[in-house]
Amino acid sequence: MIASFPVIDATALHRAHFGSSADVIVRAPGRINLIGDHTDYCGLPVLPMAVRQAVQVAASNGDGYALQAVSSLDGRSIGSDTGPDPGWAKYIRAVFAEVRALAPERSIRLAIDGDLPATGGLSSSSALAVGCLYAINGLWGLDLAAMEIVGLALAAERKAAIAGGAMDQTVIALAQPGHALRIDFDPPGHRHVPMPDHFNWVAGYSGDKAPKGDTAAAAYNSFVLASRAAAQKLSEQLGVDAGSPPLLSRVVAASTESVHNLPTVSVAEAADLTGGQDLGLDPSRRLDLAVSAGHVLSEARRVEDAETALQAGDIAEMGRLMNESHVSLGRYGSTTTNLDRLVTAARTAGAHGARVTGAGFGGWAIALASRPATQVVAAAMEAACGGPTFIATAEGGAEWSLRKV
Ligand code: NG1
Repeated sequence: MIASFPVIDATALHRAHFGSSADVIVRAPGRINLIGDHTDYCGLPVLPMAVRQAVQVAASNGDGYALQAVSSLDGRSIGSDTGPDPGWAKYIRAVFAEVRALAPERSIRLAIDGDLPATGGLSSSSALAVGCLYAINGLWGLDLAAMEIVGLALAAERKAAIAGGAMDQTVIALAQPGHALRIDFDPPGHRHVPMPDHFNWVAGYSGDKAPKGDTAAAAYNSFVLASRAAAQKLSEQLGVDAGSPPLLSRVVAASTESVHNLPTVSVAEAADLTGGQDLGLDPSRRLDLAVSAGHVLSEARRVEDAETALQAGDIAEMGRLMNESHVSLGRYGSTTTNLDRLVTAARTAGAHGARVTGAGFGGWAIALASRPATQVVAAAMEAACGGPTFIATAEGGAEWSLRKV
């Protein structure tokens, strides 16, 4: 059974909680990443698309408290209440801290609703951050460009959670309906890639939450640090500058053999190699640099090939690349037993390819299915892990409108 999501109405939540109408309403979509995971923080490309499921933010000017917010996620609020913050609050507080200097006298009330599952892998945290920034931008008349919003959201999320890349914020801000978005980071750039319509993307939940703001943070940050240390080592061999922090995008010319021969180092050694930052990790934790660079550099090549396959409408090649990506992410350490179960079920039911999407450690997998096979693939994924599943369509990026001036 394919999931149906509830109608969302942040404006009603705003009225109910704050007792007045919202002035700005924003829709910020989630995303699935078609291919290119754990490459963005290495300066290497990604190929995501925005989906229909979204976070909705209704906002108005505040009256005394600098920041007030309420979310339908758990019915909890921040600003006027005392007591411990709900989990989502740290993202909003971090966003507010980023924009505070731009308008120190202003305050804001935010009501958050949505049908984007906050279960990891569909970018609910970035949709929340970008959505709140569009609301603040509209309400305060800050006139921020989309890429400035991306930069502020990224800075806020890095302070609130993990040392992530900019894939999620960028696609949420820039996506166009009917297109995937090829994003480059070093040097920055993007292009819209038309989505052929003879197949469907099916997304299925593994049943395992993947809280990057919480327990999965150290695992994610250890990948980031390993990639930096690997980039530094390879750059020394190649005689090139890896940048600061070191990026694997600077050493794509490294040979397979030099990647294979990279050592395993401790967090403390990796921090020394990369300018001293240990990203809050246990100093004795071990990082396998060959596994890190092996995945990231091969995944970046798959992004190039996948964009070509998508442009050509070559579903078989796209599926093959997805399958390779999933195997590589398994070695990297971001898949789980349930994610493997999901992708195996999808392929057995006739999907051309299937892979984890996003950071992993739980969360969601996606499958590429021909139109006739779609329902069978979705049902198989649902049976494998209990669902939900949905057919992901390529939608536009964040939109905002003023309700009244
Ligand atoms: P998700 O799957 O939304 O947690 C995270 C990072 C991305 C990217 C992917 C892995 C954030 C906000 N998101 O995404 O930048 O690194 O993992 O490809 O940090």
